[in-house]
Amino acid sequence: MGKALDGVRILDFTHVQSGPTCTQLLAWFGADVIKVERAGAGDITREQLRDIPDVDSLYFTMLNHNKRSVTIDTKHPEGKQVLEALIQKCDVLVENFAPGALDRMGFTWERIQELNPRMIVASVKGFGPGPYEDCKVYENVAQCAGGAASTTGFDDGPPVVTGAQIGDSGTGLHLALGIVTALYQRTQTGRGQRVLAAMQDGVLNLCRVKLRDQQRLERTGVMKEYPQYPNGKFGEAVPRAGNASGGGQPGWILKCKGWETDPNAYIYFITQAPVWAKICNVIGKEEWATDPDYATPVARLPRLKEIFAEIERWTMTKTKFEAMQILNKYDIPCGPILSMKEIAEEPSLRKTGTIVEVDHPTRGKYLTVGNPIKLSDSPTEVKRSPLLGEHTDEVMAELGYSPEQISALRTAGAI
Ligand code: CAO
Repeated sequence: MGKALDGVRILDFTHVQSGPTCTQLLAWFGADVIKVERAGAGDITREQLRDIPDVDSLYFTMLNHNKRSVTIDTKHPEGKQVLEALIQKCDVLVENFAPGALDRMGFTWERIQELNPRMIVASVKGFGPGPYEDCKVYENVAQCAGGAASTTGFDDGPPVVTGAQIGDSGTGLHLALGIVTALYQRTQTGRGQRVLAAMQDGVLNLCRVKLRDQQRLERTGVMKEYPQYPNGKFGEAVPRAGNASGGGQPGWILKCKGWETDPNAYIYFITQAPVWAKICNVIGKEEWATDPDYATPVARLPRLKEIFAEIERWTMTKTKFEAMQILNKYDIPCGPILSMKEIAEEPSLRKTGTIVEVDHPTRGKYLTVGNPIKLSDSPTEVKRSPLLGEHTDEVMAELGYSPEQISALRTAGAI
């Protein structure tokens, strides 16, 4: 079966996490992704957080599946010529270097246009144009500058970053959408264009509901679904909301049986209005279904703490999976707090290809997260990440270089 992006060639000049997540997705959709790395070194993540000496790290392998790796010194005059040949052959150049690095290498937008006017040049940067545009940025900087950290955590504690890599992988997703959109527009215009996804913007896009709340707060001075209501104080900015739901149906994380020893024996419980009577029945508080102090969502808002404490008395008598089973029978929205161990061992995620076991020549078998986006006509087959420079000769031959020329370039240190 063909793949959605068959025939699309990507010059993958990305490193670390944000850019590689983007090009990995494109590769899973069938694009030919040629990752350009420096000989002898490669993407810095190959050696970061290694669990096996001298073997590509899980950090690298889990972000670079289905790609080919070529080594080119793009600051070497002859290496630059190889890169130029690649630019002429590819549809998209994706990069996430520090601001200005591509220009310093001599590959400005104007130069790339001269070489290939159909080329799409897609970049991740930490910030868009403005006071911080020249800054280098990593994940947590983006989480802080994009509004996530100030709104995550508990009211009485400091700002907190989240384990979900919304700055890196989140921005990679945004960039991938920009690239396929530009490819689509190119079918009409015949022209390439620049695509920019700034990490601050990507994080803010994912924190959209918090900017909503900022404006609600400014208008009304209070947000009744936040844990600060009714007894705490609201300041000028959206406060940290603990585990409160970001939507219109109040929720909280509650202890389940075994919480004393298992750090993940918890469940997220949503007191969705349409199933309120069922919730009252399940927890044995039938009278709350008709009591005017509890019967409506508005009446419940100042009593959420007390309500969740009562529900927790019930959840603490069940394991998180028992509670899930019972609550789902009544369509009460809830979710167990799953540990990474439980997720790794979950058979249904293996079955759908969301968790995949991959074999690697030097590492052996390891688990990875497969493609979370499933296309019925373009199924994903996860292939191991390339060794450094594994495909240099193959790609150089495709560019028209003879074995003698390849060997001369290697001797000169250009590849
Ligand atoms: N041949 C020759 N030189 C190469 C090369 C190659 N194949 N590949 C990269 N280089 C050079 C670059 O040209 C650059 O040189 P100059 O500094 O002389 O211009 C140099 O390697 C280092 O690139 P860098 O500045 O991007 O790398 P860094 O490790 O110092 O910074 C990072 C890393 C991530 C902070 C920075 O790239 C960045 O801010 N990127 C944009 C935001 C981003 O994506 N952050 C997410 C990081 S985690 O996913």
